Amino acid sequence: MTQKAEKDFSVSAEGTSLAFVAEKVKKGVRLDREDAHTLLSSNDIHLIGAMADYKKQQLSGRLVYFTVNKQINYTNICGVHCKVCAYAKGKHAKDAYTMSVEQIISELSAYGRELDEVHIVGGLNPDLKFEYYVSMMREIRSRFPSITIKAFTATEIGYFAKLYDREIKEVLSRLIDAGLNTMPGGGAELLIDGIRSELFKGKESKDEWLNTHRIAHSLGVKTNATMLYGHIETDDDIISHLDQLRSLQDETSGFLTFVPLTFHAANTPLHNKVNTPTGIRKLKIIALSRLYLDNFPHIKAYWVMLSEGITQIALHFGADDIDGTIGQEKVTHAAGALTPVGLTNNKMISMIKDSGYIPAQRNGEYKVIRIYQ
Ligand code: V47
Repeated sequence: MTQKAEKDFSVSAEGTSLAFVAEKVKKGVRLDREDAHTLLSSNDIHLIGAMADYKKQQLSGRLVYFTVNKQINYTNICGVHCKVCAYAKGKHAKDAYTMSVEQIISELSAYGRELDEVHIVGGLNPDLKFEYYVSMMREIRSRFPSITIKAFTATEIGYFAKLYDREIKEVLSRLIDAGLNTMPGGGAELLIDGIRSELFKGKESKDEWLNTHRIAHSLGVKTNATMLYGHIETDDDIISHLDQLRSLQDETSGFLTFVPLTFHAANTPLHNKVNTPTGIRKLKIIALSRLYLDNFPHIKAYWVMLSEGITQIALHFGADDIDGTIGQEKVTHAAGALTPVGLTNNKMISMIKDSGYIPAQRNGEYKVIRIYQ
C-alpha cells in the first residue's frame, strides 16, 4: 500500500551529496550503492531520519506494528560453531537441551489463546528425526489453529535437506502441509562468503541461503531477512548484503520484513575484539535499510538488541515494526543483552504511542488484529 507521506521534509544541507540523495528520496528514485555510502558516512542525522521517516510513512502511514508472540528455541545443541554465538552447546554439555513436542505445547499453552505468533528456531542438532519437526508443526497447528507459525531459518531448512537427504522444496512442502506459515530471517548473517567462512564456518553459502528463501517464496511462504552487523564487516559489506536482498525481492516479492540485528559479543570468541555499534550507527543502519530496501514492506526495530529507548527513536528513522512480546529471549541474552527477556502488550503499546505513532497489533503475516488509537 503506497500512501502519501503526511509531511515532506526540508533539506538543510543544499549542495552536499546527502542533499542529492534526499532529492532522489523525494522523487521516489531508487538509491544506488554510492548513495548508501553517502548515508552511512554522513553525520546529518536529522536529515537522514527525516528521509527515512518520509519513506516509512509512504508505506505504513503512522502505524507501527507489534505482535503478541512467544519465541521457542527447541534445542541449543548445534554442530556448527559460529564465532558470534553464545547460545549453542555441544551435545555432551551439562546445560545442553532439546524440548519434546509436548514441552513446546505446554509452554505455548501457558499463554492461553492470547498468542498471535510463535517464532521457532533452534540449533543444528544431528540427533533429531525429520518427523520431530513435522509433528511439532502438526501439534501446534491442531492446538492453536489461528496462530501464525513462523518457524525455521533458511539455515535450518538447508540443514534438514542435507541431513535427511531431501530436496529443500520437499522439506518445506512437508512442513507447510503440517502447519508452517512463514519463515524468520535468521542465518543471513552477512551475505558475504569471505565473512561467512571466517565467522560462520560450516554454515551454508550466501547463495544457498538466498536460494532457500527463493524456494519458500515460490511455495507461497513469506519470509523475513536479517543482517547481523557490528563485528568485522565494512560499510561495503553491509551495502552488498542489502543489494542482494533487494534483487531477490525484485524477483519474488516474498520478503515481508527486514531485521537488522546488532551483534552482542559477551561470551563469544569475539568478546573484546570488536567495537559495539553506537546508538547513532544503529539508527543509520535502520534508516539506510528503509531507504535502500524500497521493495520491502517492513523494517523491524528489534527491541531486544537495540534497547527500548533506541527502538523508540528508530521509529523516527524508518522502522515500522518492533517485533513482539517474545516471552523469554535466549540467544541475545546468552551474549550479554541487558534488555528484559520479554515485554508486556501494554509496554509495546506505550512504547509506540509515546513515540507519536499508532500501535497496530498484527499476526505473523501482518494481518491487523487491533489498532490502538
Ligand atoms: O540468526 C546469534 C543472530 C539470529 C548473536 O525474522 C546474534 O522476525 C546478536 O534471526 N548477537 C536469530 N545476534 C534471531 C533472528 C530474529 C530475531 C527477531 C526477529 C526475527 C524475524 C529474526 O541472531 C541468528 C544470528 O544472526 N545472533 N548470536 C549475538 N551474539
